[in-house]
Amino acid sequence: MQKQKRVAAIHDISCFGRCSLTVALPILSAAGIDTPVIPTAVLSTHTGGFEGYTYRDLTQDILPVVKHWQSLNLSFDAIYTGFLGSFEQVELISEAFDRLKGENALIVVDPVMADDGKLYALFPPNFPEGLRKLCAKADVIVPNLTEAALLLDEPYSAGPHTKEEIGRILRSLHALGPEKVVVTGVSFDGKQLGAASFDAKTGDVAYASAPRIEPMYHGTGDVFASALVAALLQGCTLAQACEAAVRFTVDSIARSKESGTDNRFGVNFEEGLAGLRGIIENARLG
Ligand code: PXL
Repeated sequence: MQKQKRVAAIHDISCFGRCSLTVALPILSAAGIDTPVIPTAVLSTHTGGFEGYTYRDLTQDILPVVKHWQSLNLSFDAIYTGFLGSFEQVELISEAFDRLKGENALIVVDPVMADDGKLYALFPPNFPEGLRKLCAKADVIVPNLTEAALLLDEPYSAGPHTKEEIGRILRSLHALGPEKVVVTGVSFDGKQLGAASFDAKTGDVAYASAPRIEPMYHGTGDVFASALVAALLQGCTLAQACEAAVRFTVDSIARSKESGTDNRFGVNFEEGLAGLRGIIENARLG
């Protein structure tokens, strides 16, 4: 049997609303991956559409956790970061990469900071600059189109896009440092929606998509990125991992749409967890 993979997941805990750690932990676990966590903050809900949420910043706890893990000589196959609780955490997470990376941990940065052309209200205007530095240290980054524009310091365009434009964005993001780039929320015709990927190691550009479902559901970026990390660790190429992650995410959205769930509540990925390994295996075998 193959040695069990281990991913350190560094995100906030939004107690209600299915995103960040409450999504990453079950998805990676269901894919058979040991998933130790570092919570960056604890909120009563995510910040997308809820008023009056609580916010406990855990900036001071991050390095003590990292240093304790170091003292235990733990090794990781990947370090996967998402929503960070403060600008100060960018520097700390960068240090956490240096301390925990070891020989060959894959560094995956989801530069969670914006959607729909807007930086989340919680973040200061220099946040993109901080995340740009973190992305430079990553092997894989997973921005949406808004985050891609902020990382590249370019105006945001909602699309639909041409393949040439998406190809240019992928290559510009690669030029920031990461070998592998995935951009989410990409549409070429307004009807299909999905992810575009570029692997500079192979030169492959690929697209994975499915029919667009309205409205936009919260937490889907985290569902997608978590499934992508799971698939990469279980042997998929970047393009295969995108296929698997799109399938898993879209099935989750479709279940929530069918049951009429409030789009702020996140998506029903739970009922897809038993099938996740099958989806990854199918993608891997082409
Ligand atoms: O899904 C991204 C995310 C994660 N964590 C918190 C958020 C959001 C998006 O709004 O508010 C706290």
